[in-house]
Amino acid sequence: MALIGNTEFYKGIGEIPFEGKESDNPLAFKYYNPEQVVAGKTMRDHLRFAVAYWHTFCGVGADPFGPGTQNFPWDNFSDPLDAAKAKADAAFEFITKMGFDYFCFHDFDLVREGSTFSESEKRLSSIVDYIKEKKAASGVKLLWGTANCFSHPRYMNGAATNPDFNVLARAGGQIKLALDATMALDGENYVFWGGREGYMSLLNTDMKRELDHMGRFLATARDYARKQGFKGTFFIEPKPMEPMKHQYDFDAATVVGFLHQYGLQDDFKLNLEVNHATLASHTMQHEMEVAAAHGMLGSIDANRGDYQNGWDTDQFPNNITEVTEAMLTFLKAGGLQGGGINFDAKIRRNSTDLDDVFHAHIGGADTFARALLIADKIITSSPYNELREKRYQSFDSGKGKEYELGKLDMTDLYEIAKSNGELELQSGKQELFENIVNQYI
Ligand code: XUL
Ligand code: CO
Repeated sequence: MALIGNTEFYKGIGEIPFEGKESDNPLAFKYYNPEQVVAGKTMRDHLRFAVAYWHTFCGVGADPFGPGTQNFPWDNFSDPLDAAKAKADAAFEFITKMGFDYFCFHDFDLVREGSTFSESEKRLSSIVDYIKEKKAASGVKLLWGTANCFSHPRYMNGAATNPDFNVLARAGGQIKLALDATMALDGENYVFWGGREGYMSLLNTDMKRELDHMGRFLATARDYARKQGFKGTFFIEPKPMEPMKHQYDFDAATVVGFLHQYGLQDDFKLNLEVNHATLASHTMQHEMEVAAAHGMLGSIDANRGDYQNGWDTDQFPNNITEVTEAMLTFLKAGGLQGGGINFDAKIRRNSTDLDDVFHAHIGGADTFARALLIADKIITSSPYNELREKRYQSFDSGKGKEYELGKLDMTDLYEIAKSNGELELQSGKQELFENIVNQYI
């Protein structure tokens, strides 16, 4: 296939430059200036943007009411390996033009699944060899790999939590290959999103047994990868529902508890996704605070949902207030542990021009870059930190300090309560905090 390796897919669009917020060029960054230093690090190193292979090069926009609307030229190759190579060419062209450093994939985003396990294994190993070359030529790196153990009908009752052991073993075989592919491509992390690890009905489900199976499965995967020399972090990506009615990795707090229960806390951290947070009735900032409080703020899947219909719409981020609040937590936590910001987001079904996917990623990157700048300003130049600390100042000395040090018992608290009498109200000053954020935006 002469076309492979030589075709320009995104014709007429060059590398996206940084031009600053005064620029009218829609194909330029207004805030994301990769080499600009903020809070002691370049934006590039803080944000570590990644492109999601599945949405950007595989997702054609099909919905329950109609077929896809994207005509990807690489889908026109009948030979699966030719199609996969052309797709990789397009992917590396796009990522390079965006000036991003990373991509993320599921095994069968890279190449169509074969009709047998062995056929899939062969296809994967061929495309991994091809992508190795693309990586070396472009300098683009792999933020994380994962396996799609949720689309094929065999996984309709789950993968690691399937009541049929043979399905669990099949998932194990598939994930071994996905781990091998991730390691062969020097992947920095590996993600487990429990797509169908959960239940539709408790009537037919032994929850405790399924949770035990999932804990053992993750430990087995970890042990295999560590034995092969994998040094990266494993991430669990929480999501409360969809496709299952209830998913076991419901939210950050649930996953932290699970990881400790099954002895996985030293190897696993969290990959938090904005739209999954909102599905769980949380904000992204809440999920990040929970993860950070446990030293598990690993990585971010950036997108946004729709507050009117509540679906997992995976839109590109553009809500500056919400992302700023998340970046306050990000900076306070000292950034991400091993991960990056992966645009797990898709353009709308009716966004069908070649440049739409560029506008989408430019907007997402600018939103995060702008939020990072604002959050840094709020922390370094506004009364924000001081006001927060002031709320807790009664714990900085005296009895409050003794309490924090574990020196007071219930009778001590009783004596203090009795001698204090009724207390003066202390305002939470929420509106003032909100105004400070608004002022710095
Ligand atoms: C699904 C989702 C996945 C994971 C990877 O909602 O977010 O794409 O990020 O399997
Ligand atoms: Co995701």
